[in-house]
Amino acid sequence: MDENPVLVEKREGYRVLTLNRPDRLNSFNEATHERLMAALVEAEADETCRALLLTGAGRGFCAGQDLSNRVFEPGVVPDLTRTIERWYNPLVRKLRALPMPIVCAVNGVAAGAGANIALSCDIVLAARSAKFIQAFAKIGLLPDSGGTWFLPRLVGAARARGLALLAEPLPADKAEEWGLIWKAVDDESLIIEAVKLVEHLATQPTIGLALTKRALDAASTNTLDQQLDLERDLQSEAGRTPDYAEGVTAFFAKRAPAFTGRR
Ligand code: T3D
Repeated sequence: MDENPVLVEKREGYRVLTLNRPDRLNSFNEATHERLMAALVEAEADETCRALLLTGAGRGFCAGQDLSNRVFEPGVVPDLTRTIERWYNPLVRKLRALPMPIVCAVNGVAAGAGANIALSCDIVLAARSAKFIQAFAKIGLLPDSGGTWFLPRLVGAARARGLALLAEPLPADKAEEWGLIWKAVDDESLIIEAVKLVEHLATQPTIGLALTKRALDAASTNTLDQQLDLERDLQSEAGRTPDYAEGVTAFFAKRAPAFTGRR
């Protein structure tokens, strides 16, 4: 058993979560899932935590499911419903719904569910040497952890099909060019850039950003009419935050706003 499959570092205004099973390319076993979910729940409960940075230890970001846990015996049919229902789906739902921005720093290969967990985060930066691989087709599975939802929305139908059916590695630069991620940066700058970004986000109007996440996610299935109504309702909520008052006051005072992220 790994001592600590997810490291949590508390910093001023944000937390850094590091997947920490580098000898298995940070692939997910149950302990990793348990620890990561606990870290997300704890971050949400801490009102001083206003942003997250997710990354991986060692040379990879995450190789998806730990396949060494999948031992096949003759006559035994594996049931993947449980892992997906118990672990992956709640994780993706939590990352999307977390009321604060999540920056993912993809430090190396992101494969299988590892790629799609990165894509579930709000802003994805990747080291130029990193690759995104929808590895599922190589082992007879289909993209999960939201892969079949994220891919066509991010890169379009043709590229989504190519990535999912061919399972070819997509280098970070091309992932940026295709709109799969926010930016590819030089390997040595990855953590510096990711920290800059998360430090900035941690000082921003957290509730407004959380509502923005909600609106963008809902837009994928809403009609324009439904989305306009939702924007009205969420804007009304944002308009009641002290950060809105502060933003407008700071604008007219020609000074930088001091957002608190509080209700
Ligand atoms: O099962 C369910 O519950 C359903 C849910 C599924 C979700 C999924 O994520 S399915 C997809 C699972 N992931 C994969 O299929 C990816 C498997 N890994 C790879 O294809 C390659 O390792 C990579 C392309 C990611 C990286 O290649 P490379 O050449 O840089 O590294 P490597 O030598 O293959 O791996 C380094 C070590 O990590 C190696 O161990 P060793 O030989 O040094 O002792 C390798 O076995 C281990 N490793 C890599 N990926 C996994 C893994 N060990 C367990 N599980 C892995 N997924």
